[in-house]
Amino acid sequence: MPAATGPVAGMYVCGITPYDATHLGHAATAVAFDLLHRAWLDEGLEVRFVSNVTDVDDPLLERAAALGVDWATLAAEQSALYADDMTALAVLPPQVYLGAVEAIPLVADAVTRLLDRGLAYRVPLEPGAGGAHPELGDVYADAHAPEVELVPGLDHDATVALFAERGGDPARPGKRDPLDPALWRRERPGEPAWDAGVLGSGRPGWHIECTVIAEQALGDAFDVQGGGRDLCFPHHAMSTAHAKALGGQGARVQLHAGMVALAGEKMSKSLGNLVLVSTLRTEGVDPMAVRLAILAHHYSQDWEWNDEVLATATERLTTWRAAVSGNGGPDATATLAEVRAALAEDLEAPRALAAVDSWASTSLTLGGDVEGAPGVVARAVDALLGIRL
Ligand code: 5CA
Ligand code: ZN
Repeated sequence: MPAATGPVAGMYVCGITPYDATHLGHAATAVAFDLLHRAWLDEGLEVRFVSNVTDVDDPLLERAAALGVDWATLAAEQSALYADDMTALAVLPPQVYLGAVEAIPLVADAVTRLLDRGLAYRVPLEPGAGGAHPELGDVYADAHAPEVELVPGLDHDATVALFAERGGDPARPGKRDPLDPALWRRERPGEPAWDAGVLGSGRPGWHIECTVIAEQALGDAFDVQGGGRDLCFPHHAMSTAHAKALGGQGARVQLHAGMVALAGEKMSKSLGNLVLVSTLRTEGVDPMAVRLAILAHHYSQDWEWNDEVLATATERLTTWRAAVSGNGGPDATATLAEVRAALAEDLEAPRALAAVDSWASTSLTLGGDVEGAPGVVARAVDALLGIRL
């Protein structure tokens, strides 16, 4: 597990774009970083956990238009649902939680600084764009900055294709390089826009949003930036490049959770192949079983959600609850040490679950006479794994 560099561990985890909340992929990524949060707390560190919500961006606006609803209402509803789901899944809340809209003054300031330093440039608008100031272009970052690493194993064309697949606009006329990402998108008819001084009215680009929120809350260098593996490129590569262009360092370590799939395909809002946490909750599934289903997989692994994964987790939860229900039980000292060791070893949750399984099985078959041992296990499972028995 990544070591923190000081007594205060700083972690930034990329949050949702709230047009459909919360599928099992979002939940798994949130739980992965919650495990790190809990392991750091158990080490005695103070943790400063920061997250965002991308509450204005193209996919949100497109979904709102398709549904015929107000984009801000959709974002607020889905953000609230996400918060409820996180509470149900016992994900410790961030100390700082900021939306893209709230971060607009920070973004505007950062983009202006990048323009002043010659690390960003304006791209002329198409006719009809730009409101009262059509002469002020969109602003793009110069991705030729040496900090931008292309994806290992991908050639230039494949990288450009990946950039396009993940929200980039390589074919936009007037850019210096197809991979340059937008920092500030000027006002367009029918799109929300905010005034931003010399930049002209518009809205933030995606990567700079996370750069500035992290910098504001965690300073110019911090321990971990996290998210799902789909964010490696371009999002985390670009947001770190922006941080460096602004004179900081960004995250010392980038950590990515594996992708959760359904029937062989990555679960994603754009494909619509979603299992929502809220649906499971409505169906009466215990959120602790959902969390246990997630923890049965190492965070870095890709895995597939299915009924069997949930059934196994539900059975495990029932077994654990039965095992901790008595006053006495088998000694839990070694179990607790093994759970801690497993988590210290790159957050090996499946190994931690196996240790608790083993204690529970002994407890239920042989019993034990150590007074208070079940309570020790229950509290350890709660504190370290976020499972309330
Ligand atoms: N708002 C941006 C990040 S700044 C965003 O990517 N939003 S999201 O709603 O698409 O994803 C929210 C988080 O869930 C991200 O960390 C993303 O990497 C993660 N995620 C999305 N789909 C999956 C999946 N199928 N499996 C695991 N994690 C996923
Ligand atoms: Zn992000």
